[in-house]
Amino acid sequence: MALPRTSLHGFLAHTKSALRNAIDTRQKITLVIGNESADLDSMSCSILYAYVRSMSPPKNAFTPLYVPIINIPASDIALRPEYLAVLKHANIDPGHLTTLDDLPALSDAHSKLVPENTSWILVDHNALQGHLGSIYSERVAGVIDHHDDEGKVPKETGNEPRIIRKSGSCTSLVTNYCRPTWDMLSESALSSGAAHAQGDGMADDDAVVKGWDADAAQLGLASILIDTANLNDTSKTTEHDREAVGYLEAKMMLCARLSASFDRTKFYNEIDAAKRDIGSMKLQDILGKDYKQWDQDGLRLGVSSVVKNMEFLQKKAGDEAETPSAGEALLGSMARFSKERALDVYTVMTTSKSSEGQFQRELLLWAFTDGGAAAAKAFAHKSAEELGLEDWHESGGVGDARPSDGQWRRVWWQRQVQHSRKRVAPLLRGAMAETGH
Ligand SMILES: [Mn+2]
Repeated sequence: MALPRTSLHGFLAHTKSALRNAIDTRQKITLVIGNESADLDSMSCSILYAYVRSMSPPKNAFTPLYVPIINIPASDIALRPEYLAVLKHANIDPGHLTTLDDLPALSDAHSKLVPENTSWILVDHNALQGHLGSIYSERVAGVIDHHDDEGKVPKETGNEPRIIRKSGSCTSLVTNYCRPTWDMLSESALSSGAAHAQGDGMADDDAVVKGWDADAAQLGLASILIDTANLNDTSKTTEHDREAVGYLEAKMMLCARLSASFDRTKFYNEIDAAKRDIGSMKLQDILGKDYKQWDQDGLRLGVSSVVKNMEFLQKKAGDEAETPSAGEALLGSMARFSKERALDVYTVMTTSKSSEGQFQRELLLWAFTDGGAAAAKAFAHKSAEELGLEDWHESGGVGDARPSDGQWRRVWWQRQVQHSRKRVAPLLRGAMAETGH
């Protein structure tokens, strides 16, 4: 049975307890999960998809309820200040988010959340990675994503979508997919409210539904605006993004409480500032907060995206280690991060603005094993031109120190700044596939 129309707040509280109940009583359940970097995009598109879908599930759905899962432990939410900024606007209590902590421990997963009892919808990625992938990848039933297709989701997905196309934000694709259902839900909620309320009551019901819609619209808007720099980044923004923003903004404007005061640019600036506010975080947390990992042809790759430059990271490392040799402190910290994850290849991609306000990227590539080094060299050779790689020289920095024997490391400016991890990671994985075994 479809869930009655409710607020995001109520929906998330309900799904969290429904998952617990499904695990306790060995019931079937459908999960909607974003990628393990758990950025704003992954968070909002899993929630939006699950929210709209649960109130109007397709006929023959695996289960009528869709539970959105944030692909990190609950404690990692604190490492994402932008979450808190957005959740406040969407009237969501962070404690109501369902995270990896709500799933059974790996050792119990086969018995407590039996794969056959689950159906998984992937949003903002198209291959289930890591431990979850090793247990549940056969149970993936649908996907909406904007990364390169890894060919892991079946071609035929029946009731569920199989949409993989280029867009600035995956939330745009989810919004546009859910739009007809969402409109139908809002209209029927408004008309049924009108049917059994009179006078003032009718106006109140109307405002409540529009307020719920505006909460969800802000959740979606925040991600699309962050992923497209308020629709201004022409290398990322697509028609899907503009269409979704137009739709969500219109939903917001229907809400009397917000329509007068909402300013899209102000909203974007607020979320963007929250996202960059990582000064008080520990270096290991900064490296881990937007991190993705792949196993490819016997090699393991990890890629951290960081919203500050190498200079910031070096200073942070130097302060934490209380040493003037900031570059070495940073390398030590990165080596520890890589060792804990048994990486063959580790990459750190930074984004920042120059003193003249120019958007810039740096790329650090470090191989720890022979296989990793072969792949890293092949990548450097093959992708230097496409990515505009230019040696990075800042004295006393990570570019100076020589790597240990058997290791290989380079630090570059990446002058072709339009290429994010979405492009760099497939290039690295391609090199690993060529040189690995
Ligand atoms: Mn995304």
